[in-house]
Amino acid sequence: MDPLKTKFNEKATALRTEIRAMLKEHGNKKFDEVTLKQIYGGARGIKTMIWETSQLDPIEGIRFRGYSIPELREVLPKGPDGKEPRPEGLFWLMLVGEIPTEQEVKWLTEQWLTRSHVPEHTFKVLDSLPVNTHPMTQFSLAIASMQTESCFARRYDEGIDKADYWDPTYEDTMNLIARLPRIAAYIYRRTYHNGDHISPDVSQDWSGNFAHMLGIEGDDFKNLMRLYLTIHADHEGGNASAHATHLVGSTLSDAYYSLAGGMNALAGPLHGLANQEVIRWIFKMLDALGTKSPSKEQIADYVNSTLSSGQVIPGYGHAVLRQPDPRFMAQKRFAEEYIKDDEVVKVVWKIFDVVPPILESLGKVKNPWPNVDAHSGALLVHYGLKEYSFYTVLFGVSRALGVLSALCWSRALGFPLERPKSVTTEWVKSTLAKMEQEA
Ligand code: CMX
Repeated sequence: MDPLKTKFNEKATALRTEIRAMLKEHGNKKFDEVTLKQIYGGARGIKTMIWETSQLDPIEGIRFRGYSIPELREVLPKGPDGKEPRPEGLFWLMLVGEIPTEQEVKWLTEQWLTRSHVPEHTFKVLDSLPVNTHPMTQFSLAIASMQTESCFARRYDEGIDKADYWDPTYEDTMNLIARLPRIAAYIYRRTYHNGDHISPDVSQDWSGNFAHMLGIEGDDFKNLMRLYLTIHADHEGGNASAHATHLVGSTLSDAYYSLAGGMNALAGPLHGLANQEVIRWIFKMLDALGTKSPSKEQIADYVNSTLSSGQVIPGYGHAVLRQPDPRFMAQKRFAEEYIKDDEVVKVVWKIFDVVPPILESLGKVKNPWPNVDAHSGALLVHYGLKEYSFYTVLFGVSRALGVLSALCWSRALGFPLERPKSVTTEWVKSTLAKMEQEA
């Protein structure tokens, strides 16, 4: 057994025992009450799921196994120039709850290289699609097409003991994550660079090799990829891509089906697709205003015209957060350090000054602050990754780290089929009438 798998099994066995004892003693204790507003309002805030890998606080933002993003930057092993954290380290942390050593992260990088072979038919599936197929459609289909390789599906057919479900799920997770950069880069090169593909560079870390296969060289872009792939990895369990992966996985669909489900959720404009929408909206604004450095007054007018045409301001607002997203702030810190004179970056910072008071003045937006998607486009454009319909694929490569490590936990802890209760409006009305009679 590999060292990560051994460690995971030890931790999972201990937690499983603890949870069983806890449920035996406290299983009937009440943790929450649900209001009618929550039932109609997208289940905001209702606690319905266990997600071990990260937790989101409305004010503080995300913590991965207790570590904030600035803390992760301090404690995780970094890329070769010692500047940005390696997402391999975050995956290790999410899976087993420990900060890995340099040696352990090196081992993981090598493991993923060893496992990175993409089956030939996946490239054929991609090549059969019209070249203008949205990159997220290509990404989701490529992931689903690799289901032929699922260790879980094979072992299930053979009659696996349910106590062992976690084992092939771990194998599927490792294989899938190992292959995603190759698939994403293949989609990028076929869609925007005439299918002029670039072979992997096995001397590099997971992010460095990904940057290389995209065709964007330079240490700073590799550092951006390390940071980007770290901060987008997980955002607790209730966000749509995580929850979709979890829901599909709860039927014992394997990691391939589950991740494809999660990616289909990420492809919506209220979720991951917002990163392409942000830069598109910024470029449309610059076009409409006829300048590359608009004043704050000009931006405010454009924001108001977007709102009055019934559209949202992409990159702003959040279902849980009530402060500027630490993932936005981490990207701002990167821009300040590496590219503070970039024109688009300066526009993003001006928007950050202008949008929150306008959204606040509407009186209905619960969080007027920027989210993760408000900054990423400006950074990517700077380094030459200008094709914004590809951006959500980058988000997806990163998000796989969180949702798949969480899937390993769901299998190890024996979580059941997810099946919440729905009701009809007729039921709501008759229940309200009964409540009134009893009052
Ligand atoms: N611009 C304009 N209006 C907004 C808004 C924004 N950025 N954010 C919220 N609102 C509006 C909502 O549309 C809603 O209006 P109605 O009552 O007329 O329907 C009202 O404010 C209340 O919404 P909320 O409770 O504050 O926000 P939700 O939890 O319902 O939605 C989110 C959260 C992210 C979907 C929403 O803020 C939004 O649409 N933002 C823009 C899209 C975006 O950036 N998504 C990316 C989120 C991060 C990610 O997942 O990647």
